[in-house]
Amino acid sequence: MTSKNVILVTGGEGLVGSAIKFVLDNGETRTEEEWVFTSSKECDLTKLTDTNKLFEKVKPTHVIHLAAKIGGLYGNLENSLQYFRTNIIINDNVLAVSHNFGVKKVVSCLSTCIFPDRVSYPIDEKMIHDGPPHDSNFGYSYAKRMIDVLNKCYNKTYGDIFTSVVPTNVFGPHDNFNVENGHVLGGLIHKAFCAKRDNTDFVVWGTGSPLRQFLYSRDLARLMIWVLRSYEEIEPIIISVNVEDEISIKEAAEIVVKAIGFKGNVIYDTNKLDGQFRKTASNRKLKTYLPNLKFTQFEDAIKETVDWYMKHFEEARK
Ligand code: NAP
Ligand code: GFB
Repeated sequence: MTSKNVILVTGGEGLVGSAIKFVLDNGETRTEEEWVFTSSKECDLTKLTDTNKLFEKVKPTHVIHLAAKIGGLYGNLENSLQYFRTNIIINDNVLAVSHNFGVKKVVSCLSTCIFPDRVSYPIDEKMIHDGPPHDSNFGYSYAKRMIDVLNKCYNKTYGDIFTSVVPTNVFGPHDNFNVENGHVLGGLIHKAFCAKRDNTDFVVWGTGSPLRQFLYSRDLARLMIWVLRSYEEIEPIIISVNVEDEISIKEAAEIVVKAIGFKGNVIYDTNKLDGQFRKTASNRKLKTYLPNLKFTQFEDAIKETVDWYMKHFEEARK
C-alpha cells in the first residue's frame, strides 16, 4: 500500500476485531494507514442503507470484513436458517457496497467448519465446495461459502481484489464466553472459573474426544494484517496452527483446568452432542508465504485468555 489508506474493520469490537486492535497498538501500526473499527451499534450491516451510510462516512480504501452472526456448535444447531440468512445478507451488502465505493481490497472470513465433512485430511483450500459440510452448521457454512463465490464473481466481472482467510477455531480475550451459544474454549473457561468460585463440578459437554486446531486470536490478527498488506490472491488462504498441534477437547479442558487452578471434579456430560469429530486443516499454503511462521504456545495463549477473563469478568460477554 502506498498513499494514506483507510482500513474499515467490520465486526471490529468482537474477538478477532479486538485482537487486530491489540496487535496494531503493540507495534504494528503504519503512518500511511488509518484504521476504523465498527460494530453493530454504529451500523447494522443487514441493512443496505445503513451500510451505504457507513461507507459514505468512513470512505474506506480497504476493508477487513469480520462481522457475522456466529456461534459454537450448540448455537448453530438451533439456528441454521438465521445463521444462513443473516450472514448472506451481511456479506452481500458489504461486498456490493465495497465495490460501489471502489474499495481496493476486501479480506473476508470463512471458517474451517465450512469444509465438506467427508473429506481426505489434511483439508486444503481447494476442497471448500467438494461436498456438504457437517450438518451441525449447515446454514452458516453455506453462507460463508458464498463469500468465496461472490469474491470470484466480483473479480471476474470487475477485477475487484476481494479475498478471504479460513481460520480454524479461534479463542482469546474479548471472546464470547456464553456457554449456550459461544465456542468451546470460551464456554470451558467460564465454566471452570465458576466451578472454582462456587466449589462445584466442572462439566465438559460431549465425550471430549473430538479434535480441534485452536488458534489464538492475536496470532490470527497478526496474519490478517499481513493478508491485507501482502496477500494478492483471490483464492482463500487457511490460517491454522500445524496439523501436529491438533488436540482433543479433553486435552484442551485439562489445560483450562490447570490455567484456572481448578481442583475439583471434571465431569463429561455425554448427553450433549460432540458435533464434528475433526476438521484437520493444512497451513502449507500459508507457510509457503511465511516459512518461519510461529504460533503462540496453546498453554500460554490459554493463560493469557484466562487472566484477561478474570480481570474483565464483569464486562465480558457471557
Ligand atoms: P464475534 O466476536 O462474535 O464478533 C462478530 C462481530 O460481528 C461482533 O462484533 C458483532 O457486533 C458484529 N456483527 C454481528 N452482526 C452484525 C450486524 N448485523 N451488523 C454489524 N455488525 C454485526 O466473532 P469473531 O470470533 O470475532 O469472528 C470474526 C470473524 O471470524 C467472523 O466472520 C467469523 O465467522 C470468523 N471466524 C471465527 C471463528 C471463531 O472461532 N471465533 C472461527 C473461524 C472464523 P456486536 O458485537 O455489536 O454484535
Ligand atoms: O467451538 P465449538 O462449540 O464448535 O466446539 P465446533 C464444540 C465441541 O466442544 C463439541 C465440545 O465437541 C462439544 O461437545 N464442548 C465441550 C463444548 N464443552 C463445551 C462447551 O462448554 N461449549 C461448547 N460450545 N462446546 C464450530 C462451528 O464448530 O466451529 C461454528 O459450529 C464455527 O460455525 C466454529 O465455525 C469455529 O468447533 O464444533
